[in-house]
Amino acid sequence: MITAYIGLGANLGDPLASLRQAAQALSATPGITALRLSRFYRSAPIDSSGPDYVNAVAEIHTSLTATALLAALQHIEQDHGRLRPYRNAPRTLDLDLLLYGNQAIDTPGLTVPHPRMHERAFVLRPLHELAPALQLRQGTLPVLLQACSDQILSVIPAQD
Ligand code: PH2
Ligand code: MG
Ligand code: MG
Repeated sequence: MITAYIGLGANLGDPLASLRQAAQALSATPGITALRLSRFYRSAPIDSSGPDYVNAVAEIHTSLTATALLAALQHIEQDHGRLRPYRNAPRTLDLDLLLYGNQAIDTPGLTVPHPRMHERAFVLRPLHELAPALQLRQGTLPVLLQACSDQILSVIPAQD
């Protein structure tokens, strides 16, 4: 079993509902167990446009290969009507494979660790909530969070 981390994001449609449904769909995927979901965070788009994003991170245990896991994520994105008109376009659902165990993967379709996660508070804060002691190549989560403290995030209160 591999411990993997998935970044969830959306800024079109009903982002909160999409993220909740995506977490359900991940839990229901064969080969994925023990899903733990962070709180939901709202933030302005970074290198992107449109309404504010809602983001979260999920920790999973998985028997899927990284390639099979990526395919499962893309399948769930498609189910939520994800279009890809241009890079970083606003989206109904984005599921990014952030970390797959401690493996480094660099293939045309998949780069792990996610190449920009270390500079994005909307990834680092929910990740820190789930795994405070985790370290990236670039440093510890508190040190990396300090470096992007200009990125404003607000916690969305739990509703049930
Ligand atoms: N995702 C992007 C680009 N910019 N900004 C925020 N706040 N949240 C995101 O999830 C996000 C982004 C590309 O995937
Ligand atoms: Mg993304
Ligand atoms: Mg993506």
